[in-house]
Amino acid sequence: MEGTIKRNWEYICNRNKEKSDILGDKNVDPKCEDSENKFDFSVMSYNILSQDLLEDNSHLYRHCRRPVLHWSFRFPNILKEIKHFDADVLCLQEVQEDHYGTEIRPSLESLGYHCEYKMRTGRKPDGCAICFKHSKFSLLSVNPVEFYRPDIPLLDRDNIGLVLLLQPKIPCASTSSICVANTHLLYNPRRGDIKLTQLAMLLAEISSVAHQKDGSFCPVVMCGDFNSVPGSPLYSFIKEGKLNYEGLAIGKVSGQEQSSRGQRILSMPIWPPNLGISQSCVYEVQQVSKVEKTDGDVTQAQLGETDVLVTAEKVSSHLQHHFSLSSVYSHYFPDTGIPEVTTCHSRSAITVDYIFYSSEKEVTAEQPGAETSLIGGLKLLGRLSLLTEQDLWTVNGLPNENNSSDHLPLLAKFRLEL
Ligand code: KL2
Repeated sequence: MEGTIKRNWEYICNRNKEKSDILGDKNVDPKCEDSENKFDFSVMSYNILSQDLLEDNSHLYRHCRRPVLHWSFRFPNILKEIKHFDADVLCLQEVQEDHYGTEIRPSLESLGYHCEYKMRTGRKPDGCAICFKHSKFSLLSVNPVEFYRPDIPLLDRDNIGLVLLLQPKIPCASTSSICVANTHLLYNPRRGDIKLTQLAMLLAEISSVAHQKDGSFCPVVMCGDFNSVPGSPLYSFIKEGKLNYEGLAIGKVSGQEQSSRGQRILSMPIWPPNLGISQSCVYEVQQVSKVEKTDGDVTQAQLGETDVLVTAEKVSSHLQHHFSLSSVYSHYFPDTGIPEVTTCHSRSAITVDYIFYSSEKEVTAEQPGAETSLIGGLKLLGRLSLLTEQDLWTVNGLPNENNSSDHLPLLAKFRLEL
């Protein structure tokens, strides 16, 4: 029998802790708690390992006892885990279509979830699902993103993303919506050019979905399996909002392997103009309408939309995006410096799964002595701790008796302050 390893809840100390202590949980009428000044919700990101992929890549699971690899053994465990953690939002990857229809969706619906699903294009029959509790959110929009583009030779891979706009159910206040995105980026460690372009396409969709009337974005939670490790150029681009990719080899973008293959240098620009996405990762039509408004330049606006932008945007080796995203996890255990892992099988034990969220932005006025204020994000309240590779090998790696995927579920609790 393989044992279980305990994963602890870590509560995050916020700078506004005193305030939240005073507002506290003890003396508030539970009925009004959410409606008064905050909306708390939890999010799980979980790559549940599609049975077809498990069988296609069986060499990765030679360390496992045969019985733990059957879907009939794995699914009840996965469901038990989902039920136990009871997250308000689930972002699942590698959801196989037949299992989704017959078992996954019906089971999650009976747990009170509304489920949305986007299957990969092409031959592999799995995809991403976003499921949310009826009791917590209503659905404003569903926005699937296909990264395959028949007209663009670079984009010949069948990965996808899914972006939902959700409205928190709060009786006595009107509040901002929340944008939830889920994706599973290309695995191929050598093709960082494709991975970065897929990410840019997802960010462009998120921008258009999360865009509010006043020009700002509603809070965003972006989950998934990014097939890229912490500190890699792709990861740093998400967190920092900018990337200078000059001279960067395509095999170095994701940091999955130190290999010498895939050493072609990223071309400039990485993706062709007919993708319709700018170097700031927004759809170019959006930008054109801005040009039109600010300059009132009718002749420019009347040109083809893409043409305008190609001339408006300098070609350079800089990518940007307009979100301020933090990672729920810090990727290393603070006391030991040992890396956390989110996936573990016979070939690797690394972090590739993430929950990113809009963090509160600090805005300091220019004048000295001016007050610092916080705008527009989510507050991270807590997370379920991850494990080290060593922890996982004490229970025979993944999947095992109790953990039925080759990934661990990631789990975070957030607060939206109203
Ligand atoms: O890294 V992953 O596993 O999220 O755990 O994402 C991909 C890989 C997933 C979808 O393509 O299938 C796995 N070697 C190892 N793993 C592979 C390979 C491969 N050649 N191809 C696909 N996957």
